[in-house]
Amino acid sequence: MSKQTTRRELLKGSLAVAGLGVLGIPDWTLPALAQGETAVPFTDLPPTINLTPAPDRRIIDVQKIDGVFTPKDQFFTTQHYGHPVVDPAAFRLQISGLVDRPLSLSLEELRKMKSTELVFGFECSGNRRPLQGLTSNGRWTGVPLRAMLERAGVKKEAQEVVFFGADHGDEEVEFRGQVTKVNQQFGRSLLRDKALSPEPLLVYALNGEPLTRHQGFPLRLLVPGWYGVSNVKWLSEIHVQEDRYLGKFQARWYRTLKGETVNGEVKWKETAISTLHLKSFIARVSHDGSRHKVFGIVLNDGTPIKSVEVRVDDGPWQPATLDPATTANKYSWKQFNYTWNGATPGEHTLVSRVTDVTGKVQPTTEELEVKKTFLEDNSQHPRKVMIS
Ligand SMILES: Nc1nc2c(c(=O)[nH]1)N[C@H]1C(S)=C(S)[C@@H](COP(=O)(O)O)O[C@H]1N2
Ligand SMILES: [Mo]
Repeated sequence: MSKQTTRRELLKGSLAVAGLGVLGIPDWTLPALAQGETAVPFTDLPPTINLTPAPDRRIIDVQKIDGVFTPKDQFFTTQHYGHPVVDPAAFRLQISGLVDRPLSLSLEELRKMKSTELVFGFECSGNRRPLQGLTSNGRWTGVPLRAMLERAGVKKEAQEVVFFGADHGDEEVEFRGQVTKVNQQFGRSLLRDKALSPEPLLVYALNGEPLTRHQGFPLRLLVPGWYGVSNVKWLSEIHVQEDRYLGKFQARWYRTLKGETVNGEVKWKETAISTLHLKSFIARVSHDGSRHKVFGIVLNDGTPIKSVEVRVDDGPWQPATLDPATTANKYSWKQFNYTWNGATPGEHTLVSRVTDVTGKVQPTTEELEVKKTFLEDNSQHPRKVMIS
C-alpha cells in the first residue's frame, strides 16, 4: 500500500479484504471523525473530562468512540475494593458446596475446555448523565458456566449459586446500633435456573487477548444482558447452596426503590439490579459543512430493537439508523446515526429515544420520577450544542 493511503481507506480496504470478523462484525467501523469532519462540543459538558477520577476507576469519553469494541486500555472500570493481583500460576477456580464433585481448576484446565465467544456491551447500574462514561463493549472468550456446573454436578436441593471474587474489604453489619465488622470477599449470586441457563460465561479473554487486571484477570463471570455488577471479576470460587445469599452487594446494595400505582394507591417496590434497562444516549455531534451528524449508543437486555429516534428542540421525532455491524449480535452495544440537515445558528437541544420490539419505550425523566434511588437511570438524555 502507498504511503498516501489514508486511515479511512485503509480501514475500508481491510474490511473488504478481511470481510467480516469472526462474529460477523468488522473489527472497526469508520473512525470517530472522518476526513473533513469536525466535532461540535456539547455545551452541557465541561471542555475536558477527567477519565481517571481515581487510580482504580476509568470512564470512557463517549464523544471519542471510534469502533464497535472498546480497546482494552480504554475499557471502563469500577469496583469496590480496588484491583487485586492474582498469580495465574497459583490460580485455582474452586467449585464447592452442594455439588457431587467439588472442583479445583487451573487456568490451563479451563482453557482446555470447549470455548465460546460472546459480544457483550454493558454499563454500571450507576451510569448516568451528563458523562454516560461507565459503559463499554467487548468481545469475550470463555467457557459456559453451565458446562462447569454440569462437570461438578449440581445437587437437587441447590437453589442458588454464589460467585466470589479474590477482592475483599471490611464490611459492617449493623443491628440496633451494634456494629460487627468483618473482612469479606466481594460476592454476587444467581438463582439456580439462571446459573444453569446457556448464556452466562466464565471468560478469560477480552478482544482476543488475556483479560486485563482491570477487567478481572485471570477469570470473570459475564451474565449477558445484565448490569455490570453481575459480572464478578477475579472470580475465585463458585459456591452452590440451598439458602439465599445475603451478602452486601447482593442483598443490601444494588437495589432500586420505585413507586407503582396499584388500584389508585402507590405501592413502594424494592428490586434487585439485574437486566439492563432499555437506554439510548447521544454520544457525539459532528459536521462537515452544513450537514450535521448525530451518533449514539443503545444498551438493553438483548431484546431486538424496533427503532431509535432523534428529536431536535421541539421538533418531531425523526428516525435514526441503527448500524447493522452492531445489531448482528444480541448483546452487543448498538450504535445509531442520524443526519441533521439545516441546523440553524444558536443553541439546540438534541435527545434520542429507543423502542424495542415488544413496544417498550425508553422513559422520559418525568416518567422516571417515581424511581427514588439513582441506580438504573435509563431516562432520555437531552444534550445541548451551540451551532455557530
Ligand atoms: N470482584 C468484583 N467484581 C466486580 C465488582 C467488584 O467490586 N468486585 N464490581 C462490579 C461492578 S459494580 C461493575 S459496574 C463491573 C465493572 O466492570 P469493568 O471494570 O470490567 O468495567 O464489575 C463488577 N464486578
Ligand atoms: Mo457498577
